[in-house]
Amino acid sequence: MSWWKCRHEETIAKRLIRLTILPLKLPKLYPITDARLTGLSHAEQIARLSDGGATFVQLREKHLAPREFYREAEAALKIARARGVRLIINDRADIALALRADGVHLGQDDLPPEAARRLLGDSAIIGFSTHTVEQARAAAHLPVNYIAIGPVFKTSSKENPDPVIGLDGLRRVRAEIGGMHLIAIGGIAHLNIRDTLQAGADSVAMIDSLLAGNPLEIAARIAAFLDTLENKENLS
Ligand code: TZP
Ligand code: MG
Repeated sequence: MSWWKCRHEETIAKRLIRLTILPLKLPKLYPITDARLTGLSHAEQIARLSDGGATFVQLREKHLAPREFYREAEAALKIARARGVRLIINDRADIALALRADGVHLGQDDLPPEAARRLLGDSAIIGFSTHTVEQARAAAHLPVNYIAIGPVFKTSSKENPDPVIGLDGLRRVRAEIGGMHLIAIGGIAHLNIRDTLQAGADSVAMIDSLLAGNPLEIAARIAAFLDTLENKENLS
C-alpha cells in the first residue's frame, strides 16, 4: 500500500473513532481536589464541593501510591454516586476502569487517549491536558471529550508548570480546535473568569480559588462561582 493511502486510511479511521464519541454537555465549573491544600480526604472534598453545587469533579492526587489513591478514589466515588456528582480520575485510567468511575483525565505523558478509550469504552469521559497551541491542535483529532489548556495564568497548584499561555494563547487555541469542549485551567479566579470565558473557554477548572483557606468555606466558594457563571450579566 502506498504511503499516501496508508495515511489517508489512518485519518479516516481517526475520524470514525471520534464520531462514535457522543457529544456531552459538561458544566462550566470543574473543581479539582487537592488533599494537601485542604487537609481533607478526597471523599470529604467531594462532599463539600457537592454541598456548594458542583456536579463534575476531578480527583487529583500526586503524592500517594497507586494502591492508596485507589482506596481514596473508591471512597470518593461512593460519595459522588450518592450525590449525583460525575467523578473523573486524574492520570490513572486503570483506577478509573477498576472503579467504573465516570472517566479519566490524561496528561501528555500518561496513557495515550486512544488506548484509554479502548480500555474505558465510548461512554467514558476522557479529558486531555494540553499546554501549547500545537498540542491543542493535535488533541482536537483524538477520541477525547474535552481538551484542557493551561496554565492560562500563573498557578501555584502544580509542580513545574508549563509557561503560562495567557488569554491570547487561549483565544488561539479556541480558534484551532473547532467545536471541541475547551476547559481553561491555571490561576482562574473571580478577577479573570469573565475574560477567560470571553476568550473562548467553555468551562473553567480550579483548585486554589475553591480549596485554599478555611475548608468550611469550600461550599460557599463553589456557590459563589456558580452564581457568577449562571448569571450571564456578570459575564457579558
Ligand atoms: N494544570 C495546569 S495548571 C494546573 C494544572 C493541574 C493547576 C491549576 O490549579 P489552580 O490553583 O486553579 O491554578
Ligand atoms: Mg497526568
